[in-house]
Amino acid sequence: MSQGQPKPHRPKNVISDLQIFGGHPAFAEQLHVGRPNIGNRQRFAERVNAILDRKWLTNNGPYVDEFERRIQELTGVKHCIAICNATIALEIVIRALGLEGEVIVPSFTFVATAHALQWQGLTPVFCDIDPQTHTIDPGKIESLITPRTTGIIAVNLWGSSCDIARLEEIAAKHGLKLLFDSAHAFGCSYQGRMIGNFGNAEVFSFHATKFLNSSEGGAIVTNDDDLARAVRLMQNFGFTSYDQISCVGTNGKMTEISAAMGLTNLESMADFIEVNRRHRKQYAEELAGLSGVTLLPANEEEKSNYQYVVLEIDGATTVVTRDELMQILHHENVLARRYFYPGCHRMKPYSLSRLTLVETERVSDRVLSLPTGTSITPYDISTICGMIRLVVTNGREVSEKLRAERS
Ligand code: T4K
Repeated sequence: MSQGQPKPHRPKNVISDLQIFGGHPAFAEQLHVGRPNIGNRQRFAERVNAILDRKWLTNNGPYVDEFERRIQELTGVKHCIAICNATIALEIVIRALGLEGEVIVPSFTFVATAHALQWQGLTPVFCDIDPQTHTIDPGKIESLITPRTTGIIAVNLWGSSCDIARLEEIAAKHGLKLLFDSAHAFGCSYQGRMIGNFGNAEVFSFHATKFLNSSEGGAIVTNDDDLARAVRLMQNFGFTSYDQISCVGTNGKMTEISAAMGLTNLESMADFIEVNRRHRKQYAEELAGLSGVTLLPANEEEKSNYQYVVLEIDGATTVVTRDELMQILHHENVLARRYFYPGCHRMKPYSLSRLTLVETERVSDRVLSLPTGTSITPYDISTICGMIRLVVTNGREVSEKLRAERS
């Protein structure tokens, strides 16, 4: 059970036990999808003290340097440039790659992937996804290529990867740049090789909600020497020396405090992954056989960080809808999230074209991410699964009762 939480008053056996129908909430405190994993506090405090002693807070300090080296070692990638967050990292590498005009991206992603293009005057061209993996469907890319297309940004989602081989083939055939938004895929592999080594470059996120966090943070990784040089200049205003500027740049630097957090958490990375793996397995076991509820499978042949536990709710079978289930869980203090509803192409800045993407819309209307990570315990998972089972097995009754209360 989460620290300091009293046990639920009693297991919820009937739907009137649900908080939404008058029962007590299952948890006294909120359970989050993105609760940060925190490594050894003592080690972090020591590092913070060292930063204060050195009085070197940012601008390529020793911890940032060490963090970059550790990521290079872990991924086997030649270059790592630590950045203040993954959104700025995407913006910088998009520029450094010389992308312009149109870039093909999945719509089913966190909005930052699309914003990083639009913010710089490029046009994201949204592509549909493979409903099995939730990642960009390579079979739908070529029909979107126009004379203005300069690149593809694919997203390695949920701690798993895209069909990278086919994406590389398509990019090579059409002379397009290929960038991976691997915000979710640090520590994962594709065909036995670590994510980070593919396309022209990849971007990781170390945001607080990622399984490996540096509070805020990100990184650009690449095996291309020239690209790495360009990125390093751009993330520091284009400075080549004290007063020499070689190109237009921005401020994308990671701070020493962030790097200290990143380094400390890297020391516990294997433990975080093991906790996530066990949690995912428990969810799979406890939800097995529940009609209309599918846990997105993990590829056990590859390395994964298992950082997202993603359900698909088939409302035609469960009767109770994904949104109703989410609302019920929120009342129980389980803050399940419908990442990435409704798909970027249906969000205000991008919806003018009135594009329809059948699979993206179907998937984003069904997904539900559940809490995992080191703040969640097996007891919490059993309680959450018990409630999902109660709601879904009584789907019709729950749904009718909710609708009656709404009208
Ligand atoms: N590409 C992809 C595919 C991404 O998923 C993301 C980020 C990016 C690019 C951009 O990376 P960054 O620029 O952020 O490095 C969250 C995160 O803010 C975002 O980083 C992440 N993806 C996205 C999937 O999730 P929100 O709007 O859902 O965050 P929020 O504030 O609702 O937090 C989620 C849950 O975590 C809440 O229930 C509260 C809890 N939480 C959050 C923070 C920050 C904590 O318990 N402690 C905390 O410190 O976007």
